[in-house]
Amino acid sequence: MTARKIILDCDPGHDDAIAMILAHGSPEIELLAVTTVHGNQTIEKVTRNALAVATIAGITGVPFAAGAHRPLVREPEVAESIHGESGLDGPVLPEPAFAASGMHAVDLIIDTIMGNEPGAVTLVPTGALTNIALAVRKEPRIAERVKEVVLMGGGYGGGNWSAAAEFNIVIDPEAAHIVFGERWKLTMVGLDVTHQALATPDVVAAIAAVGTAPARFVGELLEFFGQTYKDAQGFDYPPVHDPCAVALVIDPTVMDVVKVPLSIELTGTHTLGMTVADFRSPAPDDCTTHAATKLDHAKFWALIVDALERIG
Ligand code: PIR
Ligand code: CA
Repeated sequence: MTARKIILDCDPGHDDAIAMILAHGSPEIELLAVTTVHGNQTIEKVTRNALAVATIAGITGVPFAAGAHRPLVREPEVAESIHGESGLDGPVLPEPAFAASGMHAVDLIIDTIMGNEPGAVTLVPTGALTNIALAVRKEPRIAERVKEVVLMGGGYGGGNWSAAAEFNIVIDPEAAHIVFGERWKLTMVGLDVTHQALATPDVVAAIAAVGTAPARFVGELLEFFGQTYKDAQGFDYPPVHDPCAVALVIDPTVMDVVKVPLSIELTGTHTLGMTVADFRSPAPDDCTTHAATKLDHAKFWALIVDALERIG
């Protein structure tokens, strides 16, 4: 097995933190870089969180870089109601053991893709698409050079930040428009599947049974995330979005995916940031966009428990 090389572009964020841990603990993945983007909290906070998570999980030798501090066009917006004031409220975070590289995330993304073989690198964005849009505008050749883009964002069946739109897309819809419109293969791992990735009591128990410090950390993340999801959105158990995108790269059988044209609504009064899927007829041959539709819940959570057991 040759490991899949990925760049994780994220805004930790409780579920982003779990996505980092899943990537790090999975032999099917080679984590080439972690880049951060404004979103769940400010760029300063999410970058600090990413470094703290790396410290807890023992992610070493992987470059980290901070990226865009705000969306391309719109005013910045954070998800404090879900992720708290720090962006990762709940567990006590350690002082990060290392710093981010001085490089801008956009340059780290470009250099990593261009410095690897064509078709070698998969981009896994789990936050707003600002960095990815800027990267492909700065170096358009990354569009042919990446293997694919597998992102958490959007959803064809409704939103979470508005009735129609999901947070990662609606906070920077212009960036999403650029990224969804590129000619690379793109898979939207949206709310349609991530709302199936619920951290049910059996899952929480299986994670607790691992018994290590990173597993306890994930337990504390899920406790806080579960409470805010209950208070803010009335969920019985929290949907753990971002690791779903990593899981699809690890194991393509963990979810069903269909090819379907996807476009981003940029002008709607009630539908700004909606990911519009055209299911009317079979997707045309030149369609490059895909949407995940159904999650294997047991398989998904087994990947996370296995990763935690490997991290030790
Ligand atoms: C989760 C997020 C934002 C808002 C809510 N309500 C819940 C973050 C997660 O980190 C995930 O990447 C995505 N945005 C889900 O909308
Ligand atoms: Ca996220």
